[in-house]
Amino acid sequence: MSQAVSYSIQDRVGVISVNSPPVNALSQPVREGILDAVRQAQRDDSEAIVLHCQGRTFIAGADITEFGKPPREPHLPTVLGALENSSKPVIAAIHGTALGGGFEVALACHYRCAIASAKVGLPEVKLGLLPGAGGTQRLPRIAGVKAALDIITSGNPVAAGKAHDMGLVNEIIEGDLLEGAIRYARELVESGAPLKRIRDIVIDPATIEPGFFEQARKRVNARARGQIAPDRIVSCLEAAVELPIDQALERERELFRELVTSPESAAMRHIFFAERQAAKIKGLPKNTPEREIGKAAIIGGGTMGGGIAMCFANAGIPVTLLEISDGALDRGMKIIRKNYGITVKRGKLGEDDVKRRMGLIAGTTDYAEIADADIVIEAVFENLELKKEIFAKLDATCKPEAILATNTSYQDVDAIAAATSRPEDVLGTHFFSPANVMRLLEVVRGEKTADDALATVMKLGKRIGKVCALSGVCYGFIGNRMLGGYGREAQLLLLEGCTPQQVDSTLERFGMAMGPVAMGDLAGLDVGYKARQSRGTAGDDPRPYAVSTRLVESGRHGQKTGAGFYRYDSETRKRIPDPEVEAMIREEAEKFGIERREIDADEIIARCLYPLVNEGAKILKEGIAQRASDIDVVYVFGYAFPAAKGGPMCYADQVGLKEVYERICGFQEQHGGKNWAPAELLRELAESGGSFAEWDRGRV
Ligand code: 3H9
Repeated sequence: MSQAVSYSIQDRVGVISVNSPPVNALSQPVREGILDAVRQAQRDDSEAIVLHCQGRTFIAGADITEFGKPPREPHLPTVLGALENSSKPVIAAIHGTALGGGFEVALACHYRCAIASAKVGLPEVKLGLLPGAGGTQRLPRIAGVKAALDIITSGNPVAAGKAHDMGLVNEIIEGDLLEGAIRYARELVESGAPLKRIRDIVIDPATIEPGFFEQARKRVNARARGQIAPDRIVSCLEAAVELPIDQALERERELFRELVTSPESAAMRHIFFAERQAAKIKGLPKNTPEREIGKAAIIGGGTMGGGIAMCFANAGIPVTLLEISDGALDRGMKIIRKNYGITVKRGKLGEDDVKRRMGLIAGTTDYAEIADADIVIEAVFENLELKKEIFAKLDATCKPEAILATNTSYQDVDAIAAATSRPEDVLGTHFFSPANVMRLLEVVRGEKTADDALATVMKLGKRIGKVCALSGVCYGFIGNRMLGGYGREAQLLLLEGCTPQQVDSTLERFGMAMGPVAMGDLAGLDVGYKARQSRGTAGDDPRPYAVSTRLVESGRHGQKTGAGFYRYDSETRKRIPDPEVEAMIREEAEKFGIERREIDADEIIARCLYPLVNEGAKILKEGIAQRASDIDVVYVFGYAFPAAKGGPMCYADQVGLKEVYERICGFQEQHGGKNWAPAELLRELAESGGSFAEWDRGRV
């Protein structure tokens, strides 16, 4: 037996114990260990078998690091076959999260018991995969096809209580899990309970409404955003209804193999590990002390400040919202209440939860009342002088060791820190709007930010449900700095021959949640207009802003005014192409002497996305981002870049950096100017046949 699995007999029950930290993933030694133990149990005098895991969780799935490498025996289906065909009842004892291959192992057992805090699920779709060890066949046999489809295509876990109600878990154990599981096993033996093999259940095709799968396929494909796994999952469930189980399992295996070798799954696995990697700060010792965060304060109760306050309250951390006047405070609190109200309406939160969370949010207009906060986050509008003033006040009021953070999107964090006598306690926490929804938190490290302050905030980010990525100080940090070229090229494409809908639908087909032109309408065209005026960028190349400026000046500010680049249906907010705008674009193009031409999807994608890659490469070389994979995390979690493309840097790696580089050089030749000057790092990697992933590996 492998070291990862041990076997003993307790009270005439064979106990297979998996111990493979951190999450008992089904690596080769675990698979081999379980197989050996089940075989041994067939030969000894045990009367039942309990499969139990040590550490924080039951098996959390296949070992994702093994995908893409040559498979090693025993394969998971062999292990499952041994469990299912055992001559003695096998009981899975679940705690933590039985996910993916882990839940599939449990489904191959004859019975499942779990503690109340446990969860089960098949999250493979989140890795661009489908459950490849019988999950698509066994789950619908006990949960029903519809419930199985929901669970597998959403990838969301099911809590033990609900799983029990659905028949996925047979018994909820109170107290010690292993003791309870052995007791349950004895009861089963003594009552002569049968060996329940889920595979023996037959799904009656007559129970499936006509057109069910066709509709399911349409539904999943409509929101697939470049993912192919949801479609293949529907095929597997269809097979569960139509084919005998062995043939259906073969079909599942075949489709799993297609997915595991697909670029989509490689990209999604990349993001899985990138997310975890991004939380780690290079050069920071593991034992860096962390400050206690028991109380937070937010300066500014606008949309951002309110959203950030909600993040703290949602995580159970008391938070005080500070505003300049009672009226402003009142408005801020009202917005928060309204937002919670929407969540209640959607059935995602109960009234009691809202009450508890609102109870954690206090309001004040007095700095003295936030003096004892462990962290203060300033979220007022983007004015450096105002921010400096606030930080000087915080410096004078807050207790020593308090972390002073700014939610600025582009101001100089070092200049803000210099307004205090304790720049080591100052850093940036850049939330994304709406702050209570968007997962990304860019943590900005100032020149003098102390290690322990940084480590504390990275940990706090996870506690409030965020995915953290570290950025150095520069204009716009990682995400917004890169975005400039993306928006610019989208606008230039309009002048050169595209319609807004052509640009948007091409990028949406690529997988972006919303195309760049429609995104401008959503954010408000007046925002950029005002920023351009205050920065005095009139001297810059006017072409990328020309149409937008005309739209704003004619009262078309985007969705909020019912029209921008598109017109919007007042009820559905559906965008409607507008010939008036198309005429305006043609006029502007003519003014600049631009000859309009046919532009294909391939050029639209390269023109919009390669600037992200190019700027990303500069950011990497400058050390603003720690890793290329951190940049991918920023884009997937903060800018809705499709996970199935892995973020801009992973996408560039998949295309091949040589091709990306040559294309950028081609655009530079075609369009001239500094916009397309290729990044040095991109050139180096392209010329040496390297990739961003390799660059990361050399520098982690
Ligand atoms: C599958 O099962 C396919 C089968 O259907 C078919 C097979 C034929 N493998 O997230 P954390 C690492 S597909 C390898 O920070 P938490 C993770 O990288 C799989 N490594 O902890 C991290 O490493 P490090 C289906 C894994 O407590 C460390 O463990 N299963 C795996 O916040 C801690 O992770 C899934 O998709 C893995 N499967 O959350 C479940 N899982 O410390 C994926 C984790 O070096 N896992 N690691 O950065 C999760 O969702 C979460 O990790 C879990 C724990 C909820 C379990």
